Amino acid sequence: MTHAHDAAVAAAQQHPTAQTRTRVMADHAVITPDGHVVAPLFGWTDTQGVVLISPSMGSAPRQPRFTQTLAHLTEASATAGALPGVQRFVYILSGRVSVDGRELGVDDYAWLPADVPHDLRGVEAGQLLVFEQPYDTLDGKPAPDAFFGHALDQSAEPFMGDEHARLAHLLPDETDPRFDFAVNRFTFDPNNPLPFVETHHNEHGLYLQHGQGVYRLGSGPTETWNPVVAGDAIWMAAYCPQWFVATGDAPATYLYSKNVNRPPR
Ligand code: UGY
Ligand code: MN
Repeated sequence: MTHAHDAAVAAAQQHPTAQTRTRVMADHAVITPDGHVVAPLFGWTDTQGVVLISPSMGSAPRQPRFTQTLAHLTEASATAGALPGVQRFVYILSGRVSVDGRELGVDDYAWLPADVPHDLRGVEAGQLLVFEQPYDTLDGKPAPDAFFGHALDQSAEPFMGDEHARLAHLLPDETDPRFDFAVNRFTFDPNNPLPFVETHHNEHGLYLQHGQGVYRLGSGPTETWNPVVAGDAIWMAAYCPQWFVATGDAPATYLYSKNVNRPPR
């Protein structure tokens, strides 16, 4: 056997030929790291990354109305803002950044209003999860100021009374209707499910931060059951039936976005 042959066999064992858990359907998608194609990120300096979810994923009217990006941060990374009219939410998965001079580390996050330039720079290499969505003003009122927080400081409440499924709101969208975008952090103890199959007008972008589980998505002939692990991303369109159960022996935690406080669109 040649060395090249041995290398090919080893590669195939690592990534069995033509196999992936990634799937892109009309009303949902699962994007797994084995398929990531890393490229320079538009609007960033010295930063590569992967646009996990974007409007390009679907077709109107059932297409993502936001982007969800995994940025591979370096110490030279920098960005001054999203596109005009677009709000940004940045979550530090690893590494450190500074935003307008304020240093943020793991599990810190920033919500940055549209059309207000910011100075985000890499301090230590790592990974950022970035959501971007056009901001819809509420009755012409000005948008909130930038908002910063640490995910583990936000109270995680039992979901519908279940202490084994705990939900933390990272933004004050429940008390301040000027926020049209929520990002929540949901933690499930092993073997605990979402209490029912949800179907709702909001869409979600999801990133599994820790643990593993199974996500049931869609309905009828295009219903899928997806084993998911940390690092996987999911898009759920409006009205995509959805259910999750945590598996394994450690809690599963996911971050997810949701359009809120505005009429269905
Ligand atoms: O907020 C939500 O709709 C949340 N319970 N959905 C989900 O976890 N898939
Ligand atoms: Mn939901």
